[in-house]
Amino acid sequence: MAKKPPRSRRPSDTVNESIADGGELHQVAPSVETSLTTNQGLPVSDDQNSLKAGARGPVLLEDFHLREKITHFDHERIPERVVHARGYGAHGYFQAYEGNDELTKADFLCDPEIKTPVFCRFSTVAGSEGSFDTARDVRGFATKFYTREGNYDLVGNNIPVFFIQDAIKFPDLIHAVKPEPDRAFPQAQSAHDTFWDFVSLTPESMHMLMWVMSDRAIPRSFRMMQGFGVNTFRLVNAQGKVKLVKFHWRPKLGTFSLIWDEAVVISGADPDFHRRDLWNAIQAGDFPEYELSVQAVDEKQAEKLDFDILDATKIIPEEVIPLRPLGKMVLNRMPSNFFAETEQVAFCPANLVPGIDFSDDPLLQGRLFSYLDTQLSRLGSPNFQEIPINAPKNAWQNLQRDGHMRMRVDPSRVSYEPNSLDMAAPREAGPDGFQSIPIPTEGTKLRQRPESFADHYSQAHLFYKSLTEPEQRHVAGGFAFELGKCQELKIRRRMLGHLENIEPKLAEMVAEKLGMEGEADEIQPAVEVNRRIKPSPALSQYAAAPQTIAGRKIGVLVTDGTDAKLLDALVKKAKAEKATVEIVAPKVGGFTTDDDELRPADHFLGGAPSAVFDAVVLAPSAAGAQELLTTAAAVDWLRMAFAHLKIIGYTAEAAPLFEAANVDPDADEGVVVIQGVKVGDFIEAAKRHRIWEREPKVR
Ligand code: HDD
Repeated sequence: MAKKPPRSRRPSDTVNESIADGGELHQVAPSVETSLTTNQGLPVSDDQNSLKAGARGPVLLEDFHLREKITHFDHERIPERVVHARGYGAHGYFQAYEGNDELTKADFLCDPEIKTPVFCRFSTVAGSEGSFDTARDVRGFATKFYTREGNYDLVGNNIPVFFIQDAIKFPDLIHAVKPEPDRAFPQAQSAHDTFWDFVSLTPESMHMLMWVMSDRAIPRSFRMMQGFGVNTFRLVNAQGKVKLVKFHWRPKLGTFSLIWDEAVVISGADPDFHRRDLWNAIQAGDFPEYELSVQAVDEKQAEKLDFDILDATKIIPEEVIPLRPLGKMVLNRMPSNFFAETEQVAFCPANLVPGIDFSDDPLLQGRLFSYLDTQLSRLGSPNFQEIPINAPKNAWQNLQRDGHMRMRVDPSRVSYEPNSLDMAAPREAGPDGFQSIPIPTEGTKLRQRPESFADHYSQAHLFYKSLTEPEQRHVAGGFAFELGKCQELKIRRRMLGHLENIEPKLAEMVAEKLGMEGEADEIQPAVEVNRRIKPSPALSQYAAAPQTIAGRKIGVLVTDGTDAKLLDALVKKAKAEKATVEIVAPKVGGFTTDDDELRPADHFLGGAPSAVFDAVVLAPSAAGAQELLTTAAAVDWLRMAFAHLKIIGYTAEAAPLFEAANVDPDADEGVVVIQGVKVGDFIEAAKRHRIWEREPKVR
């Protein structure tokens, strides 16, 4: 039977028809395939009115359609994740490079011929589902590989270390960072007393705090973010050779961040900044790519490191053990339904495949319990793995049965093992199945931190000393902002004491910003801080940042009379560099170019501050510039772009705006005049991303 086209009715038609007919709709008979039905499959004749005794009479309890619809709606929400509630995901694939079988027997890491499907979810940690994207926070970077041997989950973050060394402190850490329980604020912020009270009493968090106060915690984009497995894992090859490994993801576009003031503006202008960015890129076919690598060491090498490899507050500097690339991930498809996929996806670090195994990292060991457990309250059933986003793509069968929302129908009489009644029932795989690496283990039962976990400051110092000067300034700014929001002076003093141990210059900068010079508490480190530790240049985002505008967004401020040829030249050049151009006009309805063409705008000025762009161009007509002078948003557009250290291109007509914004058009190499259609210099300058030398002048 040919499928009838779906009926299309605009809501206004419905209302008019409905009124005209005294509430009765004339409808074309629906086709079986397209008609609206109840959950029982019953075609619904009227979805506009509840069943009543008379047009103005009471609603009847027997209206099962009304009750079913409202009941379902009432239960549409599920508990959000207790951490990492706000997130955004995409589908894609992973493809291994040649030669990994020397390290692991994991099929998806060894066979370069296969493209393993993946689902990857990025998230913030502290904020609730409805919070904003650009909060200062760790970003989750969780990947589910649907391998031929079952699902493997790499549940990492964009920061390679963690706040605590033992999972038993996780509930305390999270309680401290979440909104304070008596007042229910602040949302999506660590800048408050309870967080800093906890961490300042927990010196093991110092290294992580350095990362969280750095630019790493305000990434420019999920596409420009590194990822780390954080905990130490093991890889084992077919011959049983074992290595301890740290996993790393590196984005093809380079690792870039926002500036704090910019992040604050964006959180108001576009709370969905990171979501929108990923969505737009994937919809445009500009697929984000990440390379997966490991740092691999054997037990002997691990023993020689000057920290304990089981301690999740430590990194192995790349200069000590280089990264070994294993393959690449491409994200190329957005989910078609956010709830069904991104909200219901359930990651778990315990989801392993043969060739990968755990280490005894006590943080990891606690995680192995938590993730499965949390799904029971979040997804409400032990059968959550049957939800399509969680189900493995290879065949799965076992003798687990029943429970809420069981989808699978197991026809056999047998649900136990051993059995002799159903020879087709699932059996153990023996050596072909997953086998834990037979690591010898013994010990005295006790609750104790090893002494090898006791150095809390040397790697915090290492991180600071490896950053470029602007990055160091930002760390100081981060601490000063957050501690400035703490009301308890004793917490600030305690933190200043820790900063003294990490790096006296940093402590001094923060104390100066707080107006608390000389007020640091004295805190005795458990072991001497190693200040001779060699810097690791790989820790800096900007020391060797790629000069590119690939994946970037250029905002162009236009008015009526803007030079059409200039715009076309900009779009062409940007496209050639894999960047995009978005037009900001006084009105979103569009603008008329100098050749009288009405062109659409992407944004109206009040709705798109320059903070949401990577680089900007001011290209008004002379008359347009005069009109813009009366608009604070236009003057701020330039002033903020300058303060956020962006590359600014401008035409001669924009000169009055520079005067109004008090920005020198010859300020530095980042402010570039565009003559005619010669946009090349501007594009080249934009590849520098920001002019760091400008910062001391503006902030
Ligand atoms: Fe966790 C979610 C990453 C320590 C307990 N965690 C969660 C997510 C990420 C991480 C990315 C979100 C996954 C998603 O997108 O759905 N967590 C980490 C990293 C850690 C870490 C890199 C340190 C190495 N986590 C950690 C500890 C515990 C948990 C120590 C508890 C003992 N994490 C959870 C959880 C969550 C979770 C409560 C909340 C929602 C979920 O699991 O599915 O089980």
